[in-house]
Amino acid sequence: MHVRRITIIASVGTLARPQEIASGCTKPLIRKEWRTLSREARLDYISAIQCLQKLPARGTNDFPVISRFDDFVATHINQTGFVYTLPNNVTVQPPGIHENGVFLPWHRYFLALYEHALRSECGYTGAQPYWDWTLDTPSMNGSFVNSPIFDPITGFGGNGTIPDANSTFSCVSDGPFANRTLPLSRGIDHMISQPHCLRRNLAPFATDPGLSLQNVNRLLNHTKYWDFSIGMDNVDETAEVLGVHLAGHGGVGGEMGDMYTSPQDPLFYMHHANLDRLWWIWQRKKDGRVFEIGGPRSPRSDMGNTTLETVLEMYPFVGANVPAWRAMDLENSDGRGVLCNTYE
Ligand SMILES: [Cu+2]
Repeated sequence: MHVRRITIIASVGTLARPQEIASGCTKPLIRKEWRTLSREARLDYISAIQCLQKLPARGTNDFPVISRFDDFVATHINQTGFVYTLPNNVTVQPPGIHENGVFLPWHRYFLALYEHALRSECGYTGAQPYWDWTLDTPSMNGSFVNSPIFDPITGFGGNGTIPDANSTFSCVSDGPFANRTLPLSRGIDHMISQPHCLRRNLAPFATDPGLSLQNVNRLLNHTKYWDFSIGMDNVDETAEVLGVHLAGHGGVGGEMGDMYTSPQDPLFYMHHANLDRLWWIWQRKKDGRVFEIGGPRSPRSDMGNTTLETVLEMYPFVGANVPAWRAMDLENSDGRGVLCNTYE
């Protein structure tokens, strides 16, 4: 069951060179909150995802992927990295993309590549939307389980239900992704093929106060990049509540509760767009923050600090590898970056 972690672009010769998203940025794509989109715009976005789920994968030589959508999942799994134990019992974990300094730029770039695929390969003309879950918390008179994000027609479908007495999993049984078979396994064997349903297990208790505006505001008050990043990613030490990243993943549960395979639920991208938006807000709060970076390269071993030159690895299937600084300025104001977005 051991899966190689591919660190070189071995098969790039057989593939078109991954394109960069933007050279220069004069008309940024405007990302909007899900419920501000027209019904038509919401349906367009969902159709584009379904299109990506039907296009053939490019990563089939290396991963048990079927669709283009799965290429992104496999890239996230592979980059998260596997913990393994050496013969002398020393545990090794590759630096990965979570609980370290590249968490924010890596996911920003990954999200933009996904948005780019929806547009360039599936004819989608809109921007990646985001899910502002603070609107679904009690302090905003919202309800997590009744969020319009879970609407079966103009949303992503609802909670999972246990399909039969023999099953221990909750499969999403309504909405646009209800009958889709996911190819990549959950749990310890992440990169092996294990077809299963889209699982969700809503846990509203994990989202309050985790996803509350109060928690968001506390996060935005951090003055150092690394404190902001780890506070969002994991647990905010000062607040002693779940960071918004974990609260969103845990609140949806199922696929989303898995650190490796969570992009198998399309809600991953809606959640991460909102996290990305919070970083964008934080970056704009003070001059000089756009290119502020830091934090350990690896959460568990001493591999030094994350820098502007730390490479965001995407492999050939989803995009070109770039140094972190090229994916940190969302609006690409100096034209040297690879992105071209803004939030409304
Ligand atoms: Cu991730």
